[in-house]
Amino acid sequence: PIDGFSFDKDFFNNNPLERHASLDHHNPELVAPLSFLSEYWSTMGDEQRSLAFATAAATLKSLPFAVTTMSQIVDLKGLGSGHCLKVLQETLDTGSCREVVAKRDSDKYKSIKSLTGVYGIGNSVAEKLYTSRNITRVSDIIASWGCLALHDERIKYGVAYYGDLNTPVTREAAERIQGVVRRELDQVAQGCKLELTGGYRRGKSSGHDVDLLVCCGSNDEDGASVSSVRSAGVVGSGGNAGTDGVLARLLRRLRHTGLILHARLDRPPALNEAAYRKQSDRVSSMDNYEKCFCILKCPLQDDWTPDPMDDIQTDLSSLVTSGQNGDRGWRATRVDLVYVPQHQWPYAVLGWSGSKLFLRLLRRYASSTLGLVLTSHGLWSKDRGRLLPANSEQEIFAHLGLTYKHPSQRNF
Ligand code: TTP
Ligand code: MN
Ligand code: MN
Ligand code: MN
Repeated sequence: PIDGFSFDKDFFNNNPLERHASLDHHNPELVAPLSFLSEYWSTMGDEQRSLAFATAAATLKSLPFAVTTMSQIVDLKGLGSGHCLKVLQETLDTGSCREVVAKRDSDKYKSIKSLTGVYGIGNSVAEKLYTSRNITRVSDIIASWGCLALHDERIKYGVAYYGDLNTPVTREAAERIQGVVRRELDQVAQGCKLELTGGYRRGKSSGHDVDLLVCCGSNDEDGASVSSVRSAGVVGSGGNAGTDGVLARLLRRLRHTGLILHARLDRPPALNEAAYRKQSDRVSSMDNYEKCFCILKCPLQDDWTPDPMDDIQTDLSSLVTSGQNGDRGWRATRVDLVYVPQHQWPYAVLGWSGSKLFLRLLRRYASSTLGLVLTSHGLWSKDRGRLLPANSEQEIFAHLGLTYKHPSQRNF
């Protein structure tokens, strides 16, 4: 017992996936510096270090008591090397951590943070802009737009809607988006599922985007066929001939009703089951669903309807102007639309509900402890390649020999 709590340290250390990580926990002051360092390294492009700090943060989030002295945590698994312990010791002793303060105030971090806040700009582009072009802010990008040769079309929209896209999306707004997408989906096909996943499914009250999974039943396996997604005026890559699928028709309707500000189709190469397994040996969260990374107009009021006659601007300066118009009845919002065939649904819901760290640990556990391959498409045995079907998330946890974990406890 620690401070009156009964706490089974051996169980905690030996079963990291049986830990509960809820949004409300006992150690916000200690989690904050570790979460910051995770975010810092992710922003600066070192995913390994970011992961180590995220794992340490998750360990403290799942403790059933508030830590008051180092002796309570020195031998907990997940806190990594001495670095995290040093940060925690200093935070406990002084209430803050000099390394965190220095990193938070560093000019390079502040610049890279602003630049990667632009949709379409990742760490490597931000690093180049900062190092070789002396770009430190979004206004620098606008001022130098003509000579920066930023070819990714998303960046133009990321710059134009920078303010909106960096304002957290409330649950209310996410549900409003779900509502407008639902309305158009019902015009396209009958009885489809449209599930709000991502952080909202884990109980978060706000997020950076809206993750929506679409499923239209078993006889619609090629529902996302892409040929006419392109004719729907959606930017995409690749694409073979095929029939007119649900995602294509949905996107065309969203376009015609004037809800789409930008949409980028992600059409992965068609994979057979064997290829799914092979590529999924990576612990990465990327999957092979047909999906669309969109910027949609999120209504600010329930009774707002888009004007399909609204000019679609395409040059940066008119986009920036329209992007800063405050009283237009909508706000730009990032939406991920994913088309999922029925038999993969529970795996897709699990994968897209996150958190990223929870899924990463789950996949690693499946692979190294059970010799299974878990992806957002399914669960396979490595040797025989046998697929383990599931009709629910509960059945997936059962396949893995784990207690079912409610989404609200997956906030690792
Ligand atoms: P995010 O939307 O990035 O994260 P989030 O919803 O947890 O947090 P936020 O509030 O900031 O939006 O990703 C949601 C989940 O989707 C995450 O667990 C990873 C998963 N995902 C895939 O499975 N495949 C993909 O291709 C992508 C882009 C994400
Ligand atoms: Mn970015
Ligand atoms: Mn999300
Ligand atoms: Mn997302």
